[in-house]
Amino acid sequence: MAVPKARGVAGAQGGLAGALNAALKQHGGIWFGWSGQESESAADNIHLQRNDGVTTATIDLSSRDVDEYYNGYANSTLWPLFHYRLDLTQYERETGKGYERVNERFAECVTPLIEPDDLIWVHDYHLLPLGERLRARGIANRIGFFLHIPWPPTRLFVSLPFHERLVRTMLEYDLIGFQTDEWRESFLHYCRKELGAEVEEDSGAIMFEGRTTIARAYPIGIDWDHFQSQGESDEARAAEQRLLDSTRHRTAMIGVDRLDYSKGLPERIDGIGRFFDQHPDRVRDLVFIQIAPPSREDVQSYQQIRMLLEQKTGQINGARSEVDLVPIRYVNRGYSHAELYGFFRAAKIGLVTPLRDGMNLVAKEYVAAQDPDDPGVLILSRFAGAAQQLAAEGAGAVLVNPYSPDDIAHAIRVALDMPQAERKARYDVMIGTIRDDNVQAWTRRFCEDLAATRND
Ligand code: ADQ
Repeated sequence: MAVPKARGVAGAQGGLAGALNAALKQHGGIWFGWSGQESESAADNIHLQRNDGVTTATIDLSSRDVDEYYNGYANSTLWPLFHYRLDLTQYERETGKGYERVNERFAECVTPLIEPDDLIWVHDYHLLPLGERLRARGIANRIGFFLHIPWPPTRLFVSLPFHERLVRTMLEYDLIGFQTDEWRESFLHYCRKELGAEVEEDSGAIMFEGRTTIARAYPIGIDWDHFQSQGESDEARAAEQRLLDSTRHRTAMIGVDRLDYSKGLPERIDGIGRFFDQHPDRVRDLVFIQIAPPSREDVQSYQQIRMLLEQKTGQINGARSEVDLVPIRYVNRGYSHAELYGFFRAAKIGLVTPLRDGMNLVAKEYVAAQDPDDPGVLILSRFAGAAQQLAAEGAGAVLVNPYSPDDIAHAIRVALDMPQAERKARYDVMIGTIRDDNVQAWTRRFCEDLAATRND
């Protein structure tokens, strides 16, 4: 069977970067995107590199591009809007122009790399109009797009100036993938109500101005084999032991997130504060470890969230610490996947409470790292895409409303006192989908569906 070549196009960030590496190792092809570097030279130098079986072709951006395109339109307009945060969304005409300019430049640079039988797979909100820019250059290949973050409801999305123009560009893709049916339905709703497109709900076909685009849900998974192999390393065992030694008779509860307002970190700390208010004596039973490396530090809303988190953590630690214990350990750095595996395994509660999240791979990694005979409990926000897979019919994860401190406090108490038999039953509900619906299966499904689309 011929394996289709893929041209992945991506901005390198968080969960997405890991997923794409796995996809390219599996299928071959070239990953094209921003190098993450700034340079002012106008020359469109493409840096080609081969690392660990993956070829990357990257270009630098100027500091103006980074300001307007990356920090501006992508991360100060689209990211907050798509996470339902109209209060944080900035609408600036200049950054919108920067977004279009950089997408045009990406199209210009990647076009010579494209061969006639390539599949082109574009990733995420940084590159929504890229397919249309490629079409304008005569690229007739099949082009798919995957959105790693939510698609907002129509009544929020229409607050974006030029919203119609943006969605029209997306209808140049042959296939559009969403993490869940909820986001897919919001997109179809927009196409029907605002564009007057003809939409078939079941197949996800959108017919508009003579073209057909298919919209489907492809829930992303973790790289199960890689993560398990990391878990078998000495590094993972040492990390597990380190956490166990330092928590002694207390149950460790862990949160691991990029420092981002969508992850619900201050709200999570409020929930933990509420738990200790209600059960002051249990400060001897529970220690919370929050690992949160800073991200997007040039964007003001990210600086604010960091300050708020430090303040809230300090308040609880000030009020509840004893000479020999601190209730919250707040760590501002990243760890390797092997170390995270060890920490997850040592922690009997995983607290994953985003206010809104496309999927959330940390929730899946936490469960994947558990001891099947004595697993920990996953507390999961009902607003994470992962909740649709991991909390079906009231089993699996303990679901919470991340905006409610009382709800979080209650879930912590339930998790802390949950008998082993119930923990195992809940783990059994989740582990099959985490193991089988992994990132390789996700890639295969998307590429097969993309190869089967027809718009000739
Ligand atoms: P992210 O918002 O980055 O991803 P997530 O899905 O949780 O969120 O992925 C984060 C990844 O980074 C995980 O693999 C995690 O292990 C790693 N990570 C987080 N904190 C870390 C730390 N302190 N040290 C080391 N590694 C850390 C976006 C969307 C998500 C979607 C993914 C993939 O926002 O909704 O699930 O893309 O599609």
